[in-house]
Amino acid sequence: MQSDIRRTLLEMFTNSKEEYVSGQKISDMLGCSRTAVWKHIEDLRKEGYELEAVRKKGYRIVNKPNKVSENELILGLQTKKIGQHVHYEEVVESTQKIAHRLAQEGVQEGTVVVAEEQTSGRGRLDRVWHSPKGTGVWMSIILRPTVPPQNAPQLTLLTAVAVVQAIQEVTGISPQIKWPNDILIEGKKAVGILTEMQADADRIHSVIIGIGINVNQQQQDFSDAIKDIATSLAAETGELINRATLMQTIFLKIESLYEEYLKNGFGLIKVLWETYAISIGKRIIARTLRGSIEGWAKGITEDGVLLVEDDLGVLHHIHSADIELSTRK
Ligand code: BT5
Repeated sequence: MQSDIRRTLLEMFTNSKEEYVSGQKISDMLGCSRTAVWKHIEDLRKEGYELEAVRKKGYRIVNKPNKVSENELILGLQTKKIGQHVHYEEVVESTQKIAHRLAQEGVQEGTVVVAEEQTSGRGRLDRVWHSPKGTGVWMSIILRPTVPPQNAPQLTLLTAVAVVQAIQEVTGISPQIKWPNDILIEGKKAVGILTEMQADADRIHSVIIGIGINVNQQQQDFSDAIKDIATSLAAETGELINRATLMQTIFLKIESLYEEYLKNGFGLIKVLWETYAISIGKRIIARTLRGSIEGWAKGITEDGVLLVEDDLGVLHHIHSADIELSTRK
């Protein structure tokens, strides 16, 4: 089905809420025959929409598919750019991989790649990101910021702030951020963010922000490898969360912080990030590829680099690491 026809139809059904929409009205709106209307309705059914048809009254939607497809994401979307173009797949290896290809092909800024399931979802340093079917948000957003490549890590922190705010708004939960890219609820990981870029030495072509959110898994759904460290929004709230609504809220939050960032720099985002950060002011261990550093997390720099002061008073600039809270005082 053509996407503009699908969109018009879904808008009609959404606007009429519980009421039936007559076949005649649909054929007038779409400018097509009643037989063509019937075919479009069948196409929607194939996409998982449950439509009730009543003689002399018309059609209405009684159930939508539990999907994060373009249809679900576009209806009611309030952004100007982010999420206005969606590349949706049922199963992919990794949404990052597709987003890299699309970015190279020159797609518009704000394009989002989303999948129901990833078979090779990945974290930093090629670690595995568990992405089972239909329960989470597995997506990559393509941005083209006009900032120097060394500032790209700021976008990870910007995204973390946006996701925290969106989770707060949609679920009422207040998550915390563990530098640089984990979002935790009650100490367990619910979200991971992976920022990658395509750039020359002095210019960013695109930044690809991968966001993985455990949404509707129950605690027993997590595999042994992560069951002690992971949680989901549903496990924490006891309620199933509408993934499309959550994604639309994230798009809106990212867009407004991104506009602020391009206009006024990182200042406000840094302040917001620090208010949500779990580890600042605490004693931590930072495990880097070159070894571990233990000390007090002092804050982050304007570039999003973590500052850790060790017991000799030496201040370390940590660009990349896994951190954990230290039990030593
Ligand atoms: C991250 O890496 O946390 C970044 C994850 C980014 C995933 C998104 S999903 C959409 C896009 N497409 C992709 O292929 N990736 C992005 P890191 O900080 O390296 O954390 C990885 C570690 O988190 C693993 O080694 C596990 O310990 C843990 N982990 C894996 N899957 C998890 C899950 N679903 N929930 C919680 N923890 C998980």
